Amino acid sequence: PLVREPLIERLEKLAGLHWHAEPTFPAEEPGEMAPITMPHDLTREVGTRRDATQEEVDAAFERAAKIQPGWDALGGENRALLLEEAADLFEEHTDEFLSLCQREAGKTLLDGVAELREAVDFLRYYAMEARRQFEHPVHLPGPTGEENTLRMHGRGVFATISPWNFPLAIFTGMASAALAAGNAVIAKPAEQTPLIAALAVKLCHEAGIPPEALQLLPGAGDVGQMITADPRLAGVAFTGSTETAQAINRTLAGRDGPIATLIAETGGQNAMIVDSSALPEQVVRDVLASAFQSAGQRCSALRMLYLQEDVADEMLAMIRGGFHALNVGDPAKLSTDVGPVIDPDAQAALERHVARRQQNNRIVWRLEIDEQLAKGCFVAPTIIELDSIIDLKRENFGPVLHVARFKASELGQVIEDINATGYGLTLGLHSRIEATRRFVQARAKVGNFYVNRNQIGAIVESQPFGGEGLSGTGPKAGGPHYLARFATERVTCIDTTAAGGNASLLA
Ligand code: UN1
Repeated sequence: PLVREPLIERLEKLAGLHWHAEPTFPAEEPGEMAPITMPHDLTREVGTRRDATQEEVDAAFERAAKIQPGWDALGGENRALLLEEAADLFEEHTDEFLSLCQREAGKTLLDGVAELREAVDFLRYYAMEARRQFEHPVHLPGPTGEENTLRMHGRGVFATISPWNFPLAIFTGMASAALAAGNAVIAKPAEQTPLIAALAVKLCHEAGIPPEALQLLPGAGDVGQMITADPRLAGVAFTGSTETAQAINRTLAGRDGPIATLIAETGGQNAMIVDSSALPEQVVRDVLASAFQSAGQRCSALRMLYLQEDVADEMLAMIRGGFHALNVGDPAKLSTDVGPVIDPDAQAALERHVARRQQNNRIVWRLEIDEQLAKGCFVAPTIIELDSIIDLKRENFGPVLHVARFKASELGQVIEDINATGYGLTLGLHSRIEATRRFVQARAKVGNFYVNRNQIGAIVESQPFGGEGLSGTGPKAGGPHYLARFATERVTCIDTTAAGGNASLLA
């Protein structure tokens, strides 16, 4: 508390500030500013957003294309220095970021801290990778008298289209990766959270990243469509829903222009399997964190818990005990475990899902939430019993956990059912039997497999993150192969036995 209180006071002072998100290069005649309301209290505004116009998208591409060769020629070391300077500035502006994470995105204080740390980690990690992969050419073997070298370059103008659930970390992660690899970046943040993005971009410019190399274009899906339809675009890094990734893929495929790269990190239908050897206290802690932290609004979050029949009643009783102790409320309060969901649409979709299950006579537990929370987009944390993950048709992006029971002999079938969803993002296992771990590991088609711990909060560099199938294209964010997808490789082959002349084309 001694450390925390001054921070809270500073955050409270910042609460009065009003923020704006406009395109990096605003038009001569700016259009209408749309209000951005706070997810936990829709009667309060945190700032305004003006959507980019088609003219601004065009102008952004022109500027980006002009600066990109120079930005690429700076080399990995120089770009790394600028990204590291941005990381330092992000840390200096912790208060503003935490305040915006709460007020614009409804994040709890602890989630806000994690968000900022992850953004800083991405900046420093991709800076390091830029040095490793983009500063020096790689000399390749060949016959005597031949010199073969491979160099990595930016592909050109890259777009990043980022989600509201990690409005700072993923926004910064995708943009800094594209920059580190030598691309000029056109960044479109989620329409719900452009203010956090605007602060991040402002600090990147203060750090010395040229404004033309990182341009912000706020807006909704129509702005994303204008950007992805542009034939000057060399690639897109997208995080969000599977359906939007598929739509972007179609738009890119329909253009006459360079064949664009798509790097997509999308949804999940994530399960956890708990067998009778698991430690119940650990299971309770990890289930609650995986399903309800961040109000379940993580693509990594636990949606479907499989409990081995022999221990299911006991485990469920304990999980419900912990579940009833969750505090739902104002994200600015330190005591809050579960904040609001992002907006009324998200809230309504989750309520419809719960109501349908109730109609189907499923056993449903819901927390009571305070009437005062009616001003915000709160969804009462919910646990629903089901037979199988097959009963879930879509991703339910919020604080709703489903539970099913299985017999020991059915473990193989459970994994087949999980694979059959087509998603492949995270999977949790609680078991102290090594053979079980190996069995699941060998069969599960998922990007991130977590054993005897929670299944959220992948750490940059230690746990590169991303899925397969309907969950995304790879490569993993925060991993050693990520930057290569933003780059193009150029190989030079010189016959060093040929006699050199003195005349030069450049003379
Ligand atoms: C997302 O929610 O869009 O491991 C992906 C985690 C986070 C998930 C980010 N890296 O929980």
